[in-house]
Amino acid sequence: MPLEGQARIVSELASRGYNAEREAVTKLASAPDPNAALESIVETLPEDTLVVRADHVEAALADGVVSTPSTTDATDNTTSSAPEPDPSVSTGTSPTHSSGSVDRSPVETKGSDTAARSVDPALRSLEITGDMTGQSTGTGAYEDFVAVFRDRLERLGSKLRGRVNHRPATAIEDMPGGEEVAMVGLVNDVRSTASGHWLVELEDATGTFPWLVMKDREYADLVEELLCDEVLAMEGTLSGDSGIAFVDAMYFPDVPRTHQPSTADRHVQAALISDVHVGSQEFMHDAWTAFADWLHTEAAQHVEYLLIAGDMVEGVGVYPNQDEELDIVDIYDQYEAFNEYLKLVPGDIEIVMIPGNHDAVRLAEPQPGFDEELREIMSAHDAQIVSNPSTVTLEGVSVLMYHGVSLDEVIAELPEEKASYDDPHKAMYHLLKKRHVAPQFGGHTRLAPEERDYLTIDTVPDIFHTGHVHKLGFGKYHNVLAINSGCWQAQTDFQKSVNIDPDSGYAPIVDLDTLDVTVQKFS
Ligand code: D5M
Ligand code: FE
Ligand code: ZN
Repeated sequence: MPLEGQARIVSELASRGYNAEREAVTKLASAPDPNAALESIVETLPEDTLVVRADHVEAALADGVVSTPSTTDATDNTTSSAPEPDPSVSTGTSPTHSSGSVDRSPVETKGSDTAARSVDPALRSLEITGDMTGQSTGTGAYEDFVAVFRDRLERLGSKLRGRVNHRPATAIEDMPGGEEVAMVGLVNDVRSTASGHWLVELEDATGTFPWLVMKDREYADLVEELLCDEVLAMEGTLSGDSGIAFVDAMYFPDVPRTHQPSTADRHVQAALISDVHVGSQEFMHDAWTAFADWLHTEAAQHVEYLLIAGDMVEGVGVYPNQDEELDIVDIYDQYEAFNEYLKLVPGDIEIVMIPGNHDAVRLAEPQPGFDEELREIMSAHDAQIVSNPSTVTLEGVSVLMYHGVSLDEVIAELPEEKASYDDPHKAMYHLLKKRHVAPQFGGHTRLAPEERDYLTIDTVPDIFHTGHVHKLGFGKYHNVLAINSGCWQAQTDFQKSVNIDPDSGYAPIVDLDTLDVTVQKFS
């Protein structure tokens, strides 16, 4: 049965409200008359069925409702109709290989695609941490800002306090001139002086203290990476009047260079995507369908997890004049449509999703997971719906998922060679170094103060997954795999006007046993 037959079965089941396991689709497709088989199966399904499972088909087979052919046709089409991987897609520093060359996956054979996918749910594990849905306490009051900064300084500062002999800001003022000093604080202000040096004001719970970075010191280069409100430590020498300190060293919370990521115990893969933008006139229906079809093929048999890092739908009123480019104008209809697209994904793939800035949840970060009404609409696939950011651990491999709005800010504020839209993963490296997904208050990224700072990166993840900038890029920072997924939306008028050339219709696939990345292209 050619691939297109499988795709047709999936969409036929979807149109009747059913999701399907890949194995179920394969079994149905190999029936002598798949259409008749589908019709009879549907009639035998229990009423509350959401997902058509292989055992439903098997039961029907055993009952003689559907018969399988004694010989199965060779399925040459499996390879020919699968979208061609694009080996040229490598915007990261890790090697990109095409699907055929993934070391551990069996070479795609011309065998029958009735070969069952060996999905054993018992081998899977999926754990969520840091989901703040339902935990929001913030009211936007002044005390909340004090609390969130205290918490940030406490937790990120603890990664620095053992490395320097630090003193509180007010104690430094009282020390004799010429002494060696160190401080752990939040960046309050960065200014250049008339003579081209840099003045960095650090703040802690007691007050602020000014630190001078001389332009010819090796640390001067790091000043241009600083964002307001990030936590760091400075070490230096007090001036004669103790009014200022000259910086000798700067320390970031950072990821230890020796960090050893965890890997899965078996060959299993996760597809990391984002920015689907259903409801936009530019949503790429064909690319998404090709992706979903591919997930049903043998080439994708090891893909058991799908992570979606925000912007499920285009939303309404996100940007000025956005309504002129909407295909679906009602936000609930957009989620209904998104749910239909989710149904095309094999029912035996575990899905985790977080919201983005186009989604119908509060814009300020951390963003809680979708409310009950939207969860109900998106329920066909039984996806795990969690906050932005959240960490999901798949068979021991932790993935920090964050939509990525702060990347716009990192890219705007840092010099081109340190962070650019063409290398979004390098912008992500800075967030890892700062151990915070969105340090800056009062800028482009809207933040909601909470009792606790949910945006710190307390534990080093094995994978850091973001989206938002609609560019594909990946690479490793101190052994952490950073992946910014592309999008499923073609270039919008706005993007054209500012020269953003999106990477649309790509799915990066990660081998959880090696953290190698393969990119599949569907457009
Ligand atoms: O944004 C996708 C990317 O494009 C992200 O880098 C922001 C940028 N973008 C898109 N539209 C606008 C407008 N109207 N103003 C400013 N920046 C924009 P996403 O939010 O995922 O669509
Ligand atoms: Fe987006
Ligand atoms: Zn976005």
